[in-house]
Amino acid sequence: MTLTSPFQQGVMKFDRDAVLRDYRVGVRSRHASVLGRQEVLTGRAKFGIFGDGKEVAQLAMAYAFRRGDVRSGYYRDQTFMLALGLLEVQELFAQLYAHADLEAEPAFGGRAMTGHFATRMLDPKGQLREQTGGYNSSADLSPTAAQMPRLVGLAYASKLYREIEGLTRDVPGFSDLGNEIAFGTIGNASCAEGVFWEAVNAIGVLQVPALISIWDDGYGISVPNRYQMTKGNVSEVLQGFQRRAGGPGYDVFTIEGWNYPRLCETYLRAAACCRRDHVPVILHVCELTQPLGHSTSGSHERYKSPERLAWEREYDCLRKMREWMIEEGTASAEQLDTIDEEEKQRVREARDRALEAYRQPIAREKSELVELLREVASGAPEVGAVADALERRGGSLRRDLAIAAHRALVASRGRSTPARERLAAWRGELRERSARRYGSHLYSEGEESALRVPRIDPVYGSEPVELNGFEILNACFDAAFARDPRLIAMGEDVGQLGDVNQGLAHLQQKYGELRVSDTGIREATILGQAIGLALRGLRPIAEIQYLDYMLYALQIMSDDLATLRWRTCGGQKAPVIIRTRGHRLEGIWHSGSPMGGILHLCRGIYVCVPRDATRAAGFYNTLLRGDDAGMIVEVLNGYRRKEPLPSNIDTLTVPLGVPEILRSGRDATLVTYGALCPIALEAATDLAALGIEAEVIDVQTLLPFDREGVIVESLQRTNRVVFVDEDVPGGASAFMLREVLETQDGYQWLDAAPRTLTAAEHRPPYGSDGDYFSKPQREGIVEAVYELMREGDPRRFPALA
Ligand SMILES: Cc1ncc(C[n+]2csc(CCOP(=O)(O)OP(=O)(O)O)c2C)c(N)n1
Ligand SMILES: [Mg+2]
Repeated sequence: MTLTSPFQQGVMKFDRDAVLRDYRVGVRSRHASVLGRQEVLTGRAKFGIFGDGKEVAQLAMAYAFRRGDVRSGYYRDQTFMLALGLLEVQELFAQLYAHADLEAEPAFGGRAMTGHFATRMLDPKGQLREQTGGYNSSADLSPTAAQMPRLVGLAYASKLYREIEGLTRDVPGFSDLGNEIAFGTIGNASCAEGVFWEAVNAIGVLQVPALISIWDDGYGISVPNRYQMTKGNVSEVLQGFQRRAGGPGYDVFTIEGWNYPRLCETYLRAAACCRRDHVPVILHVCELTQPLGHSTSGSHERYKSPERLAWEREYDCLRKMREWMIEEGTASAEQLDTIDEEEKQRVREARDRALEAYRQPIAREKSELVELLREVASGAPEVGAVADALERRGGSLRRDLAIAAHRALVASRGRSTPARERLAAWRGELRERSARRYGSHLYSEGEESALRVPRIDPVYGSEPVELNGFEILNACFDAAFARDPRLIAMGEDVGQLGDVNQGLAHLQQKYGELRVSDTGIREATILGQAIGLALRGLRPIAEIQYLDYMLYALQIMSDDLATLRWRTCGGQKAPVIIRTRGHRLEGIWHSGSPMGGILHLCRGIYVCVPRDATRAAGFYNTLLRGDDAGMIVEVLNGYRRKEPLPSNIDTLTVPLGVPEILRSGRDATLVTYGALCPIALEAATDLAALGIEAEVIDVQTLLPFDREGVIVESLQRTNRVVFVDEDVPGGASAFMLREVLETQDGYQWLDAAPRTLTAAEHRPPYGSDGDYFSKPQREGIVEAVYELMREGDPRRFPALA
């Protein structure tokens, strides 16, 4: 979709057909909003949020959007998606009904709320498709401004593809020498979020081709701009980002959202410069309206004045566009009325098709079930009532089928008929299909799954050289950069310094400033930068300097990265590696181990907790061979510990979810990880002196957790277990306890109550004593295991205190 020769002698010329087509799409989008809202108000859908009032600006944005470009936006963008053919009206309705089928709702397979948009970036095997030939959209999310961090990376990828020699050749299909723009969209009120400013600043520092549109309708739900922004005006505040005389910065524009010709012109001009010179752009599109209010959950009459509402009617962008078209002689009022009628009808038909497609398979399953229930009822009459109730119920969901099947099974319990067995099997299949329908793709399920990477143990020559931990990592990274042109590492002090512990030392000098680079102190957008790069075909390592500072990135990690593959039902992936270091330094913000928080907020990301640098290297190699997102927490006090350098540092792998038994013993199992491994081993030595043989197990990865049941096997021998961990009580230790006792059925082998030995509830104060009295220590482990043994044989193990 292009405007024919948009500029002639500096003045934009509009092609009549293109304008009419645009108007048609705008009107179609509006009717979809109106009818969509009705579907909610009449109870056929649960919730609706639409793009009404923002149509015209999005038509203009679509003009500027080229093949290979990528969008990172939010729930108002339906017109843009419709304009580029990335969304059909029928699909919009399928999403409204939560139609859980990729055929009907290809963006999220029915998993996301209405108004969330995405293109399918992966093929059915889970491999990234080429992007240069199509229009691309990263997958929307609901937290306001959460689309901004990854915008940094989507735009940054263009810079890398342009400036790293040979990259477009080595990694084909993602870029035409960096000529792609990353288009961001965001609401005015969402600009009050911290990550908005962090992302805007990062993009400005990096000077990358992002074109950010701010859709300003004056409100964030009911709260007007004066409560959102200093001076009540985001572009005024943004003026400091405006570049001057060829210097760095943005081009910042303010433009009315109802002015079609000016919007088209501004978008085309701004995009041309952004694309060519990589000048980032902010387009503050103001004077937008909300004809239907914010969403279906309330009405804006409650908080907007009659004057404001009257203004909104007058400045409705489609009305203004129509006036302009009539004034310009593009079309008559009658012609535009005809378009309006045609589109209204077309949207109704699309709605009907979407509804029918959604209902039909459920109706088929329902009649199957009713028939089965009737058969069961012949031997168990109570089931007849369940069948009647289900049959009478209109607009059934699969939930209703599951409930009816459950009730029938309960009512007919104790009887064993072939019909009842068929019912039980039918219910089992429904559960299985539903688990897949709603639960698939949390992790990679394809050939590239990190779980499929074969184990390659370290190999040592006859006299291996002993190196510091950081030097082992350095050798691993050096090999990885040489091997894989897609590999990019970035973070605070990562570039010139080679990270604060020198794991990346000298690699910037060797591989260039763009492959090993310094960033500002901005954890959320370091992660977002990596997500964007991964979406565009690269393999980023995002370094978060310390585990404690991960919290700044945790929201993006949880909401975007961890859910990406799952929420798109296998449509997108971002195999980012998050590199960080933690445990056992000293102080409130340098020794934390918030593993429970990470585990619970980030299902969808593998969490590796290597005890030394060799294991860490193995995890990097594993994750780089797979296509899952993963986090590796290196051990802070391990960088200066000596380890023998394996001769296969470039290829060795550590499999995910396979614990290692570090010391065998028959009396009690000590389960731990990371920096606590050597401490647990010391405790085991002390225990041996007391006549107790402890088995020490390093879990190696918390997600996935012990896929082979190594720990439960140990319990079968020892019948006692202690989980040791530096997290708070009930954190990662409780997670491990549940995995072993419940998932692995470990409880049945226990002769004594299971124990967790953790850090205190507060954070570790600074200083060695603060650490000693707040974290698990060698002596504490010895006493905990001793007490377990004493429970069984107090005479052999007299009280220690
Ligand atoms: C982090 C977060 N806080 C609150 C919300 C609830 N919420 C949804 S939309 C919205 C208002 C957004 O306003 P604006 O950015 O102006 O976008 P608009 O809907 O007006 O286009 C709020 C507060 C949310 N989705 N995410
Ligand atoms: Mg708003």
